Amino acid sequence: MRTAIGVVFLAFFLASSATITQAQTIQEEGEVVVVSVDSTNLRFSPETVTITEGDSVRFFWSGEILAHNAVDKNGLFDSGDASRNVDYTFTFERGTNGSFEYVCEPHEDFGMVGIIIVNAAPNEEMPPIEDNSESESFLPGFSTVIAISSLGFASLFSRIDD
Ligand SMILES: [Cu+2]
Repeated sequence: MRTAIGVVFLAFFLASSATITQAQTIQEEGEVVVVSVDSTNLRFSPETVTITEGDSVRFFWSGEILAHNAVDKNGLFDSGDASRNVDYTFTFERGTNGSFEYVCEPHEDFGMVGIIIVNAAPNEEMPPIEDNSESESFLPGFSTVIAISSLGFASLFSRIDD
């Protein structure tokens, strides 16, 4: 009987770690919004981007007539030297919510500027709080997995005992 309890606890542990790993994978996924250069060659397209914490902005253009870059005014991101071909992705992590003005350094005076608005991530995507009632609602099906595993192992053991 002691072994059976041990196995149930093992099942509980395995179910917990599998569920937590899945939750972390979901949190790491974010949208990627592409910012390019429009046909005038002196404007970002789109000029204003609204995203959520965890999302990324990909500054991507190639074969442009003029060389461009994208540099945050407060230094959070910088695509490097102006170039006719740029592929630079920046991820706005948690805690970066706010507005970010950036410029193309060679063409700032021509009005080649952009804004990225980063909204705070919704609460349910925050890391799980160490509280059983919270994590139950955050991880639906969690208790079901444990119940099924426990039943499975229990019936396995009663069969062996016979
Ligand atoms: Cu430019």
